[in-house]
Amino acid sequence: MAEPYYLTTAIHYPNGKPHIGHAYETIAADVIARFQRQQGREVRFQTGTDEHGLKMAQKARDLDVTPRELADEMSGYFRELFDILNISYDRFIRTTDADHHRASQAIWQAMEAKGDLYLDRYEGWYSIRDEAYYDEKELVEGEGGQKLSPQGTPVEWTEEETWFFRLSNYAEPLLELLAKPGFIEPASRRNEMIAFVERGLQDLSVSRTSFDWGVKVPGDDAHVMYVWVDALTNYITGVGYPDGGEMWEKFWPADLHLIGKDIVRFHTIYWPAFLMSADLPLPKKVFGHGFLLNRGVKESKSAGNVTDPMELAETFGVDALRYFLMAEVTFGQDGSYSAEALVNKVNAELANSFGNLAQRTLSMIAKNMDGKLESFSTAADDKALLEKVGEACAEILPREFECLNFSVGIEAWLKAVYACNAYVDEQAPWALKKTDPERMKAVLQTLFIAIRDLAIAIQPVVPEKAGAVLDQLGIAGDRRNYADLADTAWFEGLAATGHTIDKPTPVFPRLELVQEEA
Ligand code: ME8
Repeated sequence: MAEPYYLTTAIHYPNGKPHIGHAYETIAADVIARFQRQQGREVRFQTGTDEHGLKMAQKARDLDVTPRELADEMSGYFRELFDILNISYDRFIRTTDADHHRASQAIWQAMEAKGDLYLDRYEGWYSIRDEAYYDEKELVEGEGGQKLSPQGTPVEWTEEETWFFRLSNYAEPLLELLAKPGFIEPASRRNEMIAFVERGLQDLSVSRTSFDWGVKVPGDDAHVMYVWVDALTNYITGVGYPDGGEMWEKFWPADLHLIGKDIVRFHTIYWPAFLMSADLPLPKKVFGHGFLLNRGVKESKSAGNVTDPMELAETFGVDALRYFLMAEVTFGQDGSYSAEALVNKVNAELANSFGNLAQRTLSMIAKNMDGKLESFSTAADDKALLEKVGEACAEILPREFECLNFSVGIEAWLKAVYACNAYVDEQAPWALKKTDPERMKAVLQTLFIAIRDLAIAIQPVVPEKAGAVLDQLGIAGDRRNYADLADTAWFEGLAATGHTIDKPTPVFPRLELVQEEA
């Protein structure tokens, strides 16, 4: 039985078009989903849009449309982007979906039944941009003495009657949870959360009356739920809460909530507390990835440096973008990107190294061996190469990807690619063609085996391109998992079927820097 694996991204605010940070998080999640599937697990992968709240309501008002119209239009762009980026999600959830309203009301009722909700008056600071309440002592001073949230966003004084959640009751179990190794990763984000709880937890205002764009509070129609209550609930809506059933049994608790570092508090304090209150199991891991910066600078409309990820994918190709982001950025830390860096890295590592290796090898097999594979015996050099490639592809890369160390896994993979290229130069099959044609065949076919291993291993990162290489090699669609790397008889099997290699077309073209970027 395949072990189930449930992962989620944050759901994105569709108050504007998606930016590069949204693309980054979702690509990383897709790499994880594909990796786990390729490990033989039954994966459920959810992403979507977070459509309620004051931020959406205000933006819609500014644009003179209804929040629903704004959500429909912008959510469409997210979905389109994720389809272009080849994101293999199982559900794209929208918090305006009917089943989500039902799930949000159900968890509310469970928290109420526990005695954790009470009506009172809220007075305090609220940041619309963060959709977050802040204590006075958390605020920082901006230019001209303006009060700002710790994230640097404007806050406004809010007074209204709201429902409160007894967060203060959960300090002890939360501290126990936060201390659990592996619950928050990277571990560097843990201390800040522990400190937040240790400073003393205030009860949390969880409803609003000053606007009505949200999920109605059951039994109190004047209130809509605080947007984060409904947003976090998306993770359980998507697997069948509150009805339960097969999907719920299989996939909850989630294996991984993948989110950015700015929303770790919501996921490791508020969300577990809501779940504890509703007597539901807690997610196994919350990973807070870093932020993506444009040449080291945060993108913003005012800085005029906002990148459209759709445009990037169109200009450079989806797999080039995916590879760059996963190989370049140490996962968990902030990373920087620019068109030059992308073009340089992808040309050096994919086009000139892996792409060229596959193209040269398959062309030589097509030309010098009539494209026919045949059984051969390996020499010591061949064995050494295959061992090195096998170790990188079947051991190091999967081990590192399992821990979400993508750039480390890719680096090991790239070293194996370089080893293949060094082997081509040393063995010089073009010279062997005249001096020792049998040896030439052994060399080319050793490379054939290595390329298959390399293509299988890197599929989660560059699914389309690696798939195209595997198609050229003639590897069946159901023989492309990590477990297939352990099968030593596959090559003989393929050769015995009389499979032939056609003259290949290059899979990884060299990229050119577009004019205005140069
Ligand atoms: O926070 N680089 O939505 P959001 C990397 N709706 N990641 C970034 C980023 C950047 N420059 N900017 C944002 C929300 N992100 C809520 C989440 S979940 C129940 C509700 C990440 O559209 C950010 O950290 O502002 C978050 O994980 C995701 O993109 C969506 O951000």
